[in-house]
Amino acid sequence: SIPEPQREAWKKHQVQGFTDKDGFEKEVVRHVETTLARSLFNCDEGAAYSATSLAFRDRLITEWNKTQQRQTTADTKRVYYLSLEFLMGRALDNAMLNVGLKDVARGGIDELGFRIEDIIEQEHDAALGNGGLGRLAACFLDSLASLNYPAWGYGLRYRYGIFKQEIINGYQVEVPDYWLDFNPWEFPRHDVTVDIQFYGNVRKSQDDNGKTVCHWEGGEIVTAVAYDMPIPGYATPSTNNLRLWSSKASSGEFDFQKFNNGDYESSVADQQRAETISAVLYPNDNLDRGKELRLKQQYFWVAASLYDIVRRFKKSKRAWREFPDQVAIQLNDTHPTLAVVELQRILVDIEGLEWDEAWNIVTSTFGYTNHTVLPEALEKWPVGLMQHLLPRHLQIIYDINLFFLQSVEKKFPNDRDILTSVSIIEESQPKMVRMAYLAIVGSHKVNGVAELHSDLIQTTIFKDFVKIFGTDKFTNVTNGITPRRWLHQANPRLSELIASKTSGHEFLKDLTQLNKLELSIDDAAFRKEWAEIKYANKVRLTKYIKKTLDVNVNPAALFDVQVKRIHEYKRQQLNIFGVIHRYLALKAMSPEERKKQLPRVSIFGGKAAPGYWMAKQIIHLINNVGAVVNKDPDIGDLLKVIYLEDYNVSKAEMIVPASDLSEHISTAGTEASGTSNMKFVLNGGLIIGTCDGANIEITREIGQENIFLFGTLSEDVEDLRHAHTYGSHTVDADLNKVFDAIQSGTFGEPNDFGAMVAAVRDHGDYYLVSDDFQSYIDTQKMVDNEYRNQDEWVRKCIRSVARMGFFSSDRCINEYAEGIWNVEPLAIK
Ligand code: C3B
Repeated sequence: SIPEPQREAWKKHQVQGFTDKDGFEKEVVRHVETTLARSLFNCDEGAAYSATSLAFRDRLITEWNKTQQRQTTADTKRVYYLSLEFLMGRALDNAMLNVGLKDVARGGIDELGFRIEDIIEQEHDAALGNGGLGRLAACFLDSLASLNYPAWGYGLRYRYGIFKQEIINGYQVEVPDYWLDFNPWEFPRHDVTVDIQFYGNVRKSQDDNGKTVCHWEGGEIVTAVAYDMPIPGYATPSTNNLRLWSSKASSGEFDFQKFNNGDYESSVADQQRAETISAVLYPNDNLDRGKELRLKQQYFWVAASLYDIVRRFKKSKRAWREFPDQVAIQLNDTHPTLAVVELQRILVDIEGLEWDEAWNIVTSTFGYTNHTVLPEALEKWPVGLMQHLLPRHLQIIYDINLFFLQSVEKKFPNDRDILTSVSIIEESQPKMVRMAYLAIVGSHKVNGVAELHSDLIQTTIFKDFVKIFGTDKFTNVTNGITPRRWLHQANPRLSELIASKTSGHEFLKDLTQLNKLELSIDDAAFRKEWAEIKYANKVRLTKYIKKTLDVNVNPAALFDVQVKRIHEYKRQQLNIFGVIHRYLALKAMSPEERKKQLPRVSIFGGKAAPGYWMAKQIIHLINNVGAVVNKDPDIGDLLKVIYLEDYNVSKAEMIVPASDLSEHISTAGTEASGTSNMKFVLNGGLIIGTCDGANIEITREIGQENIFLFGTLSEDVEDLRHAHTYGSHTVDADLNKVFDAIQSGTFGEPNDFGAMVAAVRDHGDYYLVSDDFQSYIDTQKMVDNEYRNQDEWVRKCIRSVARMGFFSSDRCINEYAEGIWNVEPLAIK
């Protein structure tokens, strides 16, 4: 409908992204001199980073526009990934590699007087997540774009991401992460806003046909503003969208009465209250804290996203029953579960559909991913709070529950127990809404994130739902990681070496091609180069440790790494007790005997939730052990204990490629999947781990001779816990020696660690540290022995990498697309 001359004029001036060094330099200089108002004479590394990012952003956004245009024209089904967390890390390096112009940029930046590595280092991580769940969402976005799926991410634009961790005197101190000073990757869409309602009350009326209609009225309005981040696919023009919502006072909210009465301050306070909603990411990982503001965040984000999705659907002028043919919405954990209720409300209250017709549409649209079985992480909201904040939604939840329980009763007549056990409303004091149950009832598929985990949810926490819905509703999609960031970007030399031994960089689009590496395993020159790359990565980390902690570590030592959120179930305490055991053993040796020992560096990193006292004690103990061990002249290079401050995505990109051995040692049955285990193996490191989460499938893929497994099996956990509490629980002599050392003050004030020791020795040892300690120590001895045979070790690493094809997030996204979303990639001509 656009007239031809107008089309021509636009076409003539269409932005063509740069393709060579000259074009790139021109864009950088233009941005330095105009966008940033600087010049050759005051362009520092920060400005060079900004201008480089803007040059790439311009390129991405033209592809972004074309991608959206293509999707709209094709009118195909879209996927919406709703996640409260997107742990994106840095964008520039990723953008350069995905569009295939890093070498062009390197040359250009060099000519302009900078080093590309320094420019990349200028970027502040986008850290809008806590850990695995948020990083998984980021890997999924990369795969969705790389595979050309029409997909959007929806999240919150927190002003403060996960806090920055400082270690002061061995203690964690939290510092706010204000990351939005200058973010070249986001596009504010001041024209894309949604008014979101809270509180108020529900009025009923009759329509012309005598049907009851509910009206949610009054209360407070907050406006959601969209901010878009382009997500470039690898080696494809597809560029998807991550839309993050920011809260601000609605223009109606700004109290002109107060303003005119001269009460300027309080009208500004109202404004700030509205902005609070998207101000801060809750820093809890695997823990639910039930704060009202969190529920507000959830509804704010869900309502804005659904409004946007429905608006887009309505443009197609299709009938409502076609909604699930056009829209798939994935709930990343229970955090977005209110979307189920909100869509039902839109369809029934606003669009006037009948309940059953609406409910059919809703349940065909949603899929729910469960990420944890830990009871303390399962979300529940007090009915009273829900009633106050979202009165109409609570009514709808009650109706959903009523109809659901009626159907259960039909299937299981006279079974009161099953009704109580599956009710969405928990009849406790106070009554609670069980969000996982609501998500199950409101979705057509429920998936766990690794085989063991998917089995466990069907046999434990959700077993009654399997009885009701059958096994078809439940499925497994084992997690994956993007090889672009976690191999090509983090470990460029290894990526090149692999490319030289397989079909070029094809493995980055089809990770199963790694299996070709096995053909080269007997090639000594190849193994040598492999080992050299690992060594160089270790040297890089060694320098970082020297610079940040002023500790000298020997890059030839075995680097033993455990980096992840600090949690009792992940058992950093088991690791540090093992380190203390090693230290005591070394101290007891004669100098001659010591000389025969294998040098090891134990590296820890990770944040504790600010309110998780025990996790903070674990950090403190690790640091205190480091302070003693690292300066003990008897020990020297034989053992160093390092705590890396402020572990985040960009640090992971440096740490993961430098690991010889990484620890994934959760109590069996507690770690749903784990994803860093995959990253470490993909970078040529071996694992010491328990039979938990994805470790089990990694073992199956790479072979049990290439992994160090130990410890209790998940089927034995319950009996052991029972025995600890009701039988006699004893702790073996080696672990007791460790406790004695702690309690005699070897590592500082013993009282600081009393609770940690008591948790194992006196209070039932819920995480089975005592049960697994001896096999952990024995397995670490095996590691020492096997590491001495470097040639065989390198072979194990290569073999493992070759067999890691399964763990690409591309495989994972294809499984979701086929088994849950029923969407297809959009072919690009
Ligand atoms: C995590 C789990 O703890 C990991 O095992 C899993 O690999 C990832 O999710 C991704 O599936 N998880 C998390 O980071 N935060 C939660 N609240 C629950 C689970």
